[in-house]
Amino acid sequence: MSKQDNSPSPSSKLIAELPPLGMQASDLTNDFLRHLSSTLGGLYNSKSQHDLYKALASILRERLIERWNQSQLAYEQQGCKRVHYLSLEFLMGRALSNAMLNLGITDEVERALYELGLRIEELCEVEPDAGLGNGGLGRLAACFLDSCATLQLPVTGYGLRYQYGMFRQYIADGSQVEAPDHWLRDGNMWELERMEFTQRVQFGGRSESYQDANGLQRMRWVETQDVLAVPYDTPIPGFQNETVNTLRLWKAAATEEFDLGEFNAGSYPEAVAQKNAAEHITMVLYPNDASENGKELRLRQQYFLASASIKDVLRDWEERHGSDFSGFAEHNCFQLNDTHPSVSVAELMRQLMDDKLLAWDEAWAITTATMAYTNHTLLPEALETWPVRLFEVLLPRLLEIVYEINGRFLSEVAQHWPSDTMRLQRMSIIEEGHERQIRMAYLALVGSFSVNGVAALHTQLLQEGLFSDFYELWPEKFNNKTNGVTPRRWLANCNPQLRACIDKTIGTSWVANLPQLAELRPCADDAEFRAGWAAVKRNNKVRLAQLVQQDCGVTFDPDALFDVQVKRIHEYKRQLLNILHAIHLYNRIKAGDTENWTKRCVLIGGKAAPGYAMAKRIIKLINNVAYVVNNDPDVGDLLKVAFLPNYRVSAMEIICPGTDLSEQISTAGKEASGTGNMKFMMNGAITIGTLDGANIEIREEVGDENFFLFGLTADEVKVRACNYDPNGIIAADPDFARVMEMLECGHFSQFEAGIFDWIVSTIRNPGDMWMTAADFRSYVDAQERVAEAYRDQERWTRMSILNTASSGRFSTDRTIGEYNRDIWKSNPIAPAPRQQA
Ligand code: 26Q
Repeated sequence: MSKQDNSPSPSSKLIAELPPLGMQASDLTNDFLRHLSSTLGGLYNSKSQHDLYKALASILRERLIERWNQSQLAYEQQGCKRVHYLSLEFLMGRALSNAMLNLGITDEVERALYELGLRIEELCEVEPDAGLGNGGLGRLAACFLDSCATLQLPVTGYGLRYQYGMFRQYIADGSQVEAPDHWLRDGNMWELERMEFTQRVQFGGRSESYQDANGLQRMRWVETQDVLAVPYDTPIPGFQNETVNTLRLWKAAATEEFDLGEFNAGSYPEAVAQKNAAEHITMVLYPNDASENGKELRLRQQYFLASASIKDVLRDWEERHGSDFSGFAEHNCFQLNDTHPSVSVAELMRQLMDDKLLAWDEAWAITTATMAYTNHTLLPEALETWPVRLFEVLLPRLLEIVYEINGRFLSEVAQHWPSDTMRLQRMSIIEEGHERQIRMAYLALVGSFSVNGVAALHTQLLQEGLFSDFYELWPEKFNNKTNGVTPRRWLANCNPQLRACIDKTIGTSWVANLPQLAELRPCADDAEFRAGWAAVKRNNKVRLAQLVQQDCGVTFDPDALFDVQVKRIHEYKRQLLNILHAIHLYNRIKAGDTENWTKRCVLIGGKAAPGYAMAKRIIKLINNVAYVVNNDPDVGDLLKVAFLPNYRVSAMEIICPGTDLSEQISTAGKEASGTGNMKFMMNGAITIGTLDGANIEIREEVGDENFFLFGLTADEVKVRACNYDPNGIIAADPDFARVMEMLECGHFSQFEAGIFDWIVSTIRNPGDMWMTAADFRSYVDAQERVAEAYRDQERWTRMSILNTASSGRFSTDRTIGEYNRDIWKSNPIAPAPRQQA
């Protein structure tokens, strides 16, 4: 294939000469009214909130698109190195207020709307969350996109356009009920369909060899059932820098053959059913945050993303370089967000060899110079595997390639460790056994030039444990990239009052340079500054209390300590330990042990995977404890407990600014990093936590005196597992014994006898992997130190300021800077300045 003509078309030249859209309030008012009356039709007065939202989104969208064109043009012209972030999840949340902030027109929009008698906040509420992710991993991808655009790096996010995102959670009789999240029902203002870049993805069929025109043996994949991948692009604006990057999400659609062939064959209903099956691929996000193994549809999703995205990248390459792939690796990098897209390793090999006619060695050199893998879990049971049998049927050509990769890899291992058959078995990409499995993490490890963990401890534990054989073989591949969060959404946008307070003191440039927050440190000693800081926190607590009142029907007193744990419900995250502490406080109140009491409001929120029975039972326990505590007149406002239903990105934007105490209490060695911990810290909450994940680095930054540490270390957990005696621990601790007695006597299950027996026996089980009992005393003591610290409000506020001031390291700007420096090695590119209006 020859190089194509890439000179701009006549219309694109004319477009480039259009005057830029105005950014003043008057321009915005005009454009807003124009959209309302013409684009959306009808008269302004008859418009619903939803139409007003659409009009506002429209004026932002057109301004984003202007900058989008310029940015993409600059990337093309510079021939820079492109990065492709492959992820099954992008947990974007809402886009509207983020677009205003990053375009730098929040104040002007506010003025424009004020003139029309409208309020931004009300219109923002209309937008549904884009909930295309489970939790940390998906939200990390979203924060990364924000930072890549802010750093002006040519990074594209590739994912799936699920019609149903993360389920909506309701609570009925204290238990989780799931409802579908049809987030696209009223349309999506932020996406553009790009039909012209549709790709075809193959499934099924068989692989055959043939001789090409030059007499060479080649392989091809034939008799496949194909599905179309239609891309939808979302603009990703950088922070006030004119750059707009792309998130490209694929939607599955049936090919035309369905319409022609199958339909004419006479079996109309069956043909419609098959068409449906094709489109099912992107119907729904899997709501598990630990792998649910073996589901065919999930493998279809993974391959669909991998194949469509790689085809898109190769198409773009060929348009600019023709069929010469010699410079490809120098100009491209794929970052794999966990193993979910790791079939990409084999798929890139397949496309390079079967479609682009490269030899194995050339293709392998390109693959292993472009693929990079990020691991997000330490739980061995969460490592993804796929039955060989499933690959055989669904992806036969890919299986051949995986076998070949494995064969060559194992001979390298055998050379390194002659006659170490145990090691060969341990390291093989194929796990032998009753049902042979493909170990996706090993495929990613073998096919990538970089492997990273997401916090210092996590990376260290990967090297010493899960991946130690691979670390021994290729130590140079391993590196750490401690997670972060974007300070645009997670401080500037969600906490406008704290933002104003910081701006007034150290100026505004911290938003794109978070370590500058350190300049706030001296202010911790300034009584006037503290008073202002405390007033902001209190206002944010009032706002959070309103949410809790509305969604839980529980009254939180803004002067009480707001003690918050929001995250996916998981045994290793130990929401159970939190609720045991709440029961302990309840017992103290009932026993009259309330001298020097600190009023406390405990808020817990999070979704359980629908198939995770224990997690669901823990939700039930939290709700039952809340019911008993909140309705006991002896308790009054000394203690409140609430479970917040349907935890999501937009809820966290209200929760983290209003939190005093951040619960990060996982069993040490189990939480890869955590990112909620960083959002809370940035907003001036103080952490109670174990030495796990990024907690360790948070404590290092803020200092031990501003962090409530408790619990066993990861090493101690490992040692203790061998002789763990929870029953002994309970018997020796009267407070703990009393808590267990309350659970065992049915105090929280009055009309539901025995429902918590399972939880009780888990806590008492010497095989309890999460060691809840081991950390109970240490946790309760730490909570007592928290209560004491909170009684001294000046001290607490000082700690709060120091937490925000020390959070500079946890910006994804730092994280992405490191990814780019160590892995991607791309360069920032600024779009050409546009002519002035
Ligand atoms: C896999 C196969 C089939 C179905 C679902 C899955 C699946 C989906 C999502 C497995 C895992 C996830 C998500 C994992 C996750 O969110 N991990 C978290 O990643 C964060 C970002 O690095 C870390 O901060 C957290 O510590 C980690 O738990």
